[in-house]
Order: sequence, then C-alpha cells, then structure tokens
Amino acid sequence: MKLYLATENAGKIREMRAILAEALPRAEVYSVADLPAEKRGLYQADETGTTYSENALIKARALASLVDGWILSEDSGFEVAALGGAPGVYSARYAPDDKARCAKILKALEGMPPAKRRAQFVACMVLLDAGGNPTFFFGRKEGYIATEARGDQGFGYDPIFSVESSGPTWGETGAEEKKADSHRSRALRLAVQYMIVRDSLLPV
Ligand code: ITT
Repeated sequence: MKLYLATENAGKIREMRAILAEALPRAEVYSVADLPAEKRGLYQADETGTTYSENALIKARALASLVDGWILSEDSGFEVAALGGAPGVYSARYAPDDKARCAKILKALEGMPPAKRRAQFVACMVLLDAGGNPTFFFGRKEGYIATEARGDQGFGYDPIFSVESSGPTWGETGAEEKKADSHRSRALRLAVQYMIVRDSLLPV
C-alpha cells in the first residue's frame, strides 16, 4: 500500500514515519517532501478553514490531485486554556517562528500559577482512500505551559509544554515520549487500526 502524508512540516513527518514504520511495516510511506520537484511545486494547500477538520481535508485533497494512493493528512494546534483556546487552529501563524510563538505564550501567561497554565495539543487526521473518501481521526494530549522554554528536541510549542505541571517539557523528553503518547500518536494509531481493517477487506 502506498501512503502519502499531506504535510510539509518536518517534525510531523518524522513523528508519523516513526510510528508507521512499526505499526504498518508493509506500507510505502511518502510525504510532500518526496515528490518530484515538478509535482512538489504544484502542491498548494491554502489553509482557509476555521476548523482542524476543514484544513486537514484541504491538505488531503490538494495532495490527492497529484498522486495515486491513500492520503493521510494532519492538522493540529495548541490550545491554551487561559487564552480561551488560542492559538488553536491558527497555531502555525500565531507569530513569525517557533521561538516567537513560544515566547508570546510565555509572556501572556507570565506570573500565572500552575492551575492557570493548562493547555492541550489537538490533532485531526484525515485519511482519503484511493476513491477519495475521507475518514477522520482525532487525538489530544493535555498538559501545562512551562514557565520558560526548555529543550531543543521536537518542534513548535514542544519547549514550553509539559505533561506534568512541573515536569520536563517535550523539548527535553524527546521523540520516544511523543511516539508513545501524544495527540498525534493517538490520532495516528486510530487511523492505523482503521487502515489495517480496511486493507484486510481488500481482495488479494
Ligand atoms: P502542514 O500544514 O504542512 O501540516 P504546519 O506546521 O503548517 O504544517 P498546521 O497547520 O497543522 O501544520 O499547524 C500546527 C501547528 O501547531 C504547528 O506548526 C506547530 O506550531 C503546532 N504543533 C502541532 N503539533 C505540535 C507538536 O506535536 N509539538 C509542537 N507544536 C505542535
């Protein structure tokens, strides 16, 4: 089975590949980064949706017009309770780069006690089968905003997120912890179960 990941985020691709290599060893996994240059230039997904599902579907359909096979697309976000769930679906555009995005949240929460530092990551995955039919899978992971950015592993908001209120951040814990349990790994494992069931129904 050929499976194409409709994302250009290197961190997401790395995490999804690590899980898929173990859970679906027979799948040939490609991402937008693996497309030949002429096709890669044609991949354009304008994330104009106001929900994770809409944006995930936009990305999936953009890639489906360029390749044949199953498509797995992911839209995710970071929701901070004290900011009313912001930046949420706009997480990638909250500030110019990862460092500035983390700094903006730390500043907004400056001086707040742990009880007011709750946050969660949310991931929405959409799987398009070869006929273009979508199925959605969701995952979320709750935790806390640290008081400072720590660690250089992971990506995005990882340096300011910790599962326990005074524990290590995902920037410090590294890939294995996120692979074992994160918003992305939760959603992806549901998608994998679905793919296994679907695949076994296909004629040999
Ligand atoms: P694609 O659209 O190409 O998939 P993107 O980075 O634009 O890449 P999104 O639109 O889904 O992806 O934006 C989600 C943002 O939320 C992402 O850029 C990160 O800033 C943040 N994010 C999502 N999952 C994360 C994680 O596991 N760790 C840290 N930050 C994460």
